[in-house]
Amino acid sequence: MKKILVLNGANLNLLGVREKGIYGSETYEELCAYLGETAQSLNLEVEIKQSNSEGQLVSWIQEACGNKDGIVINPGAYTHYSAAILDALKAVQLPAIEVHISNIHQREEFRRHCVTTAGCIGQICGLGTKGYGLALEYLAKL
Ligand code: CA2
Repeated sequence: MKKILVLNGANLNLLGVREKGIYGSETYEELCAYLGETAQSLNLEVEIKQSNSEGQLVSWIQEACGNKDGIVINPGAYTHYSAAILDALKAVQLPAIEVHISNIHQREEFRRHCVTTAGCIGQICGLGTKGYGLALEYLAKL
């Protein structure tokens, strides 16, 4: 069974609580439940983690090396400037897919620039939390 690490970065624990117009009404707990069900249907083992700290995310990416078969990551706002997360993704050489719930290209200009995406196979954005499920599906078939 493939082991996938799902990482969520800054403020994603607030899902469903505020900014529902942008991120939808699904809570973080509901997202985790959806990921668990999707993983089961794809015969994947998932570990889901969230942190508001950039360093913690870097450490979890490092720990995935040798222990996981792939990463799904939504770095939150770190996407737009974290060279540290980019370096970690490149260093572990695991297939990683970046997910954004909102369509970052329809928002403020600064969200169009993504630093961490260069460490990923690809990026899914604007498809709501379904993007996480699609990323899992892709990694399952890889
Ligand atoms: O669309 C996404 O998934 C983002 O990664 C979400 C980040 C944002 O900085 C990125 O540009 C795009 C922000 C996550 C904050 O989530 C909140 C959820 C509810 C209330 C407040 C923030």
